[in-house]
Amino acid sequence: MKPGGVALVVALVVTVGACGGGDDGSPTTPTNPPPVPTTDPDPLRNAAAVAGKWVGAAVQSSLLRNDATYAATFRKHFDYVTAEWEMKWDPLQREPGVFDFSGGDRIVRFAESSGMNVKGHALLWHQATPAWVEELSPPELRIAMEDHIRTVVQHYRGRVAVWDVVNEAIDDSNGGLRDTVFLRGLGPGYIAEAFRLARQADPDALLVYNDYGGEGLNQKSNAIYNLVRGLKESGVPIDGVGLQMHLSAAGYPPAGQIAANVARLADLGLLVNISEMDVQIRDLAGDAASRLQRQREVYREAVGVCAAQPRCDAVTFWGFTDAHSWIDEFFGEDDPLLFDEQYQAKPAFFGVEDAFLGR
Ligand code: 9MR
Repeated sequence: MKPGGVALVVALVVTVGACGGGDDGSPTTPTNPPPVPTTDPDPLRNAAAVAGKWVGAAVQSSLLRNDATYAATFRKHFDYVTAEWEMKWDPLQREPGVFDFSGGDRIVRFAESSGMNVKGHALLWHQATPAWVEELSPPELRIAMEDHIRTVVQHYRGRVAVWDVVNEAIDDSNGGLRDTVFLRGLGPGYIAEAFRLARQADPDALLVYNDYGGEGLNQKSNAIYNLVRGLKESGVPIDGVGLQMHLSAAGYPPAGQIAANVARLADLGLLVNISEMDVQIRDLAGDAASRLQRQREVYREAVGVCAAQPRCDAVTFWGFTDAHSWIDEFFGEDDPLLFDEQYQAKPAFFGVEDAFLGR
């Protein structure tokens, strides 16, 4: 190929990338300006690849479709995606037996057109479960659980690499199992059943238990450890554990504790992933610049634990731009993510990059 040909190909690739695409991979009309300024930093996924990790974020299909800058920033920096809510039970099956895969399908098509892997989140969770499930008798509940897991996992078979099978099943106060519709109706065996059903529905997907508050060494992380060790020892098909890592820079577990916790899970033969990371800074003292620097350090420490652990396979952030974070809604205005509201990389971004590059 002539040098001019190379330049043309490069220009085309850059143009297509800059215009983004429909969330189903189809081109969008190029009415938006190039969404990612050329001064942007190198793709974060390149740094993650140096560490041998996938780097992901939770997204919403409407934003991928309607906000070209959101879509282009996400596509540039990440190679792994989780639906922030569209693959939970309630949006997928609001009425019994009536499945709506439209939101999840859009995210999966976006991922496929961008060369990303997909994590399905989450098959069983006490939240985002439709009201009708709460009203079922135990035998009906078992049938509904089987039907939901089979239908959803088979629908995405071969397209979703990893499933969060059970989410947040441990109680916060006593370390026992959380009092949920699933525990009440089916007993503690529901967790093992869910993993077995998921494995049958897609033998190639990695199956994960996901929870929060068990990042360091404490009652919750001990309970998570005991739960997954028991599952492993009983031959239940579990492949990994997700540590959500919703942190506050004003107080969070020391990196040494996180490393020890990850190591003991890895020693069970499990993969570990950081599954929903964000770092709140509104409770920090100091000016904005110093708070952002502190946030950078927290990201570097926690992601550094994963970077240094061969069995930690991925880091997912719960969103990527401060323009869209659940933290604002639930706790109040904050800036917990890697990009600011104008999609400029924050110090936090570079803390993560440093962690992946071992700096
Ligand atoms: O961030 C998610 C928010 O947009 C949804 O309204 C909510 C209910 O579906 O779930 C939030 O995500 C949660 C995740 O699924 C599990 N861990 C805690 C997350 C924050 O609440």
